[in-house]
Amino acid sequence: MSTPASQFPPGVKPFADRQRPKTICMFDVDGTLTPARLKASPTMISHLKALREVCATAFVGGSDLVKQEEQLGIDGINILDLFDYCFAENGLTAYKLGKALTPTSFIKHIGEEEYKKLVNFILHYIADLDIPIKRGTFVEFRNGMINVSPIGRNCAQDERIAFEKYDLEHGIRTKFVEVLREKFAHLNLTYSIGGQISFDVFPVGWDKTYALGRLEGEGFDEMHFFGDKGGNDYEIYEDPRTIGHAVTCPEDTMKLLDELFLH
Ligand code: M1P
Repeated sequence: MSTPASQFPPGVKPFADRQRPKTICMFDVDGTLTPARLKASPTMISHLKALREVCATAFVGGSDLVKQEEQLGIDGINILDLFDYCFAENGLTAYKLGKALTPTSFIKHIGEEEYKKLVNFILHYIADLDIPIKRGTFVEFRNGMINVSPIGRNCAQDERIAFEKYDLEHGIRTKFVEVLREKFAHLNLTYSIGGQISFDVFPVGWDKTYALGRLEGEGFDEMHFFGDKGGNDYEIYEDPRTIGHAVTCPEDTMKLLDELFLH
């Protein structure tokens, strides 16, 4: 069922009046709309605004909404006004036309006791880990997932890049994930190494395809996804419901948008 015109805020064209009323374009954030962890360019924002005249738009990010606001909310833009759908934490936190949809809770799903055991084990494991430097925020609790970082999320940009390189050589995150997978097999969790310094942990099925579930019954018959082929984009990119476009950087995304939709 399509969304009635009355649900659209003033100045936003209803889907039915756009050039491709039943098409939606969804975007990963890091490396697709912005350079990793950095801000979007004004040219990217213009592309997104132009695209919204053609079809529906959404971002599907692994991070929480605060980080996506930092990256996409340039020049005072409210990102809830920039996209038709905002899917933070793989869609576990979601907004449609600026309004919040019901959030999904990781703790409710696995229970406080199991959650505590998981976090205690992670913190012990990190304490015993001998890596060149450690900073702070080793476990970040989000609504629908936890994010685990051996170096700590509040490391500086140069430290982040150095950790990524070190991790590529030493497989710190891969080994960590193997241990957790075995130790907490009964929780049926997914471990996703999607960024530079951390990995996400959430129940099986709560990957980015969770956002596609939110779009069921919204009336779209063509769903495009722009992002990496791998990492935390793998499942949504490969999902039969989406047309996947592998991009390498924001410039690549804009080039594809020009070719496919904005001519
Ligand atoms: O979007 C990809 C990942 O981005 C961040 O990863 P990192 O800080 O390790 O580069 C995190 O927000 C992570 O949750 C997310 O999946």
